Amino acid sequence: MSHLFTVRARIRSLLAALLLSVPALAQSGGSSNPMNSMDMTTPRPKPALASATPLNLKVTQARVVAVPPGITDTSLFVTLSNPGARPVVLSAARSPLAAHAMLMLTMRDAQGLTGMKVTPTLTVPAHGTLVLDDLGPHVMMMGLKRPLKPGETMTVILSDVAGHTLTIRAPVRKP
Ligand SMILES: [Cu+2]
Repeated sequence: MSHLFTVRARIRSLLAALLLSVPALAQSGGSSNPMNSMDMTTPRPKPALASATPLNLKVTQARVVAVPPGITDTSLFVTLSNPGARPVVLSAARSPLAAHAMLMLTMRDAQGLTGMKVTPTLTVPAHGTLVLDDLGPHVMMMGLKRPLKPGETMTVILSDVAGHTLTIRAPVRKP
């Protein structure tokens, strides 16, 4: 009895060792780049592929403000028209050329001075239009990864609360 038990235990531990070594082998053999496994766990913004349906907005007057080489923040101005019967609530923006982007409002106080503040959402009304410009709401893009050349195209992706996206390709223009 005890001998049989020992054999079974040995087989069991052998199997366990084999099972353990298989994923180890697969990992060391299959992934030549040690960064691959790190990429899986590194937190990063979710790609906005949550919804396949793009935002139903008409884009006109899109442009990004050209800034001098030392300046790493710029703005996207655009006119968005909503042909739909429901308002479109934009809640995020991003660009491959900017570290991050945010929705902003331009404020004017009693003295006529302007300032900007971050807003969580910007709404394109049903059957209506939202104008993003230097006097009002706009998309601020912070931390440009390289200087933008006037005439080149900058891609900016707007998304709504449900993750639907709108990709805007805006020419870079001097203000
Ligand atoms: Cu701003």
